[in-house]
Amino acid sequence: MTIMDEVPRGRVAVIGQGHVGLPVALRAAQVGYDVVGFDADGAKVAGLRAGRSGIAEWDAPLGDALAAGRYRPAADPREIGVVDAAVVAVPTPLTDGRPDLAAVRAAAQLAGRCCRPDGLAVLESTVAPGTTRGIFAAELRAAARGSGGSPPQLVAFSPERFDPGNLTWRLENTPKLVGGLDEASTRAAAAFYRDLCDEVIEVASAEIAEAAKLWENTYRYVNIALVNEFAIHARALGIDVQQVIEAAGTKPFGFHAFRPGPGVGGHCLPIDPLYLSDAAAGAGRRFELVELAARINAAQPSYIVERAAEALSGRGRPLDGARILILGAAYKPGSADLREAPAIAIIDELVARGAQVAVADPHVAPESLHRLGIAVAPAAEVIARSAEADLVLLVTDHPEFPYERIGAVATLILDTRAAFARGPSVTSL
Ligand code: SAJ
Repeated sequence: MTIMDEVPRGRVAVIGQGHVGLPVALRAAQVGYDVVGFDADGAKVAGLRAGRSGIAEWDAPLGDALAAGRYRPAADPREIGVVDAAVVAVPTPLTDGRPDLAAVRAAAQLAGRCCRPDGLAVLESTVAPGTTRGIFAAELRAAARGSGGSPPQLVAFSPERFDPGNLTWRLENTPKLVGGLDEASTRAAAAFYRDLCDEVIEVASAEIAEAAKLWENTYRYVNIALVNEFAIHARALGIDVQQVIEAAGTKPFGFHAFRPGPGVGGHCLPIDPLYLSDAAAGAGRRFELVELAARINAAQPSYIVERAAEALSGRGRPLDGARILILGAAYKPGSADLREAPAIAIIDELVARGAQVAVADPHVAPESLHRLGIAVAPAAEVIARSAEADLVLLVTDHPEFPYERIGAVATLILDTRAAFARGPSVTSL
């Protein structure tokens, strides 16, 4: 028996209330836990207290949890009190190309101070194998002892599998991996997550769970680089890569269709594989395929700019001074997230080469683009702008774009997502 068995609905602190921590906090509140959702961002906490989650699909559960009195947003560590379990879900970015664990360290110190000695501390942030047992547990111990207490004896890792905007796969119905520093920790973490998720999978250790998360996304990242390079060679051979992918996709086993695109953006894919290659480097080894994939994917935005210049040149138009309408800036369809979005690199390079660029994106707030010095084409003007543009460049295939109407008026389209019907004005990767 562990505390999570004895206290079926205890007090839980979820440290970090972003797109990973907030769903965990609200789901825990929904199933009856008494939850404190801590975030260092006071403005975010004020918004949460006012029922504004920042993510549309979470506003209703947030309102319910606040009304039920089971969820309390907090920005002051003193408001956390003593909890039976602490879940850490804070960003683990790259800083100067290296893993940055500053937020994890700060959150672990908070967890070490607020979690009962017989309590459970879980790390959800994406980290290199060994981080939970190493840095995370060390910060828990140092903080607990620094405040005259003892650290939580149960420590585990459970990777987030949150897909932004995916309304099919949510926290409760996505299989949840848990791996502890020891058997009791794995069992306690599994007991907690079985209250939140339909399926919980116990793995042998925290390291297995940490590595599984990195592997899930490294697999995608390398295969996206592979198809991006394949598309370049297929074009040189005069072969339509989309038809090749469709044909290969008819194989009912052993093949997953990745698609060429303008590059790899988001908060996961451009980051997670480099945590793996950095861990390999720490062991004195080079993860060459990840390094090569990073080079290929990072070069994709420049390749798109070259293809734009080539398409315009084919119409006797130089890139310098060309009017280009970019469709989609967010890193993937249906998202408003600009993090690592390839569109930003593409726009910067087009503008640097003298093009007049405007961006239409129904999901990204205009001020987010204005802040980057990017001109915005309002949705109502997309058709007219498409007609007058020298080139329409589709970067992110949001479902809201009127593809047929744009295709009917645009004189030249570079379609990086195979979203437009083929035609004399459309060129693709
Ligand atoms: N991309 C391609 N070609 C592809 C697939 C993706 O160019 O065939 C590009 C996208 O345009 C985007 C980037 O790669 O710029 C990342 O795309 P993604 O579909 O992997 O989206 P992410 O980064 O949101 O990945 C998340 C991940 N979820 C978590 O880490 C919890 C990933 O594991 C999921 O598989 C993915 O969502 C998903 O399936 O949607």
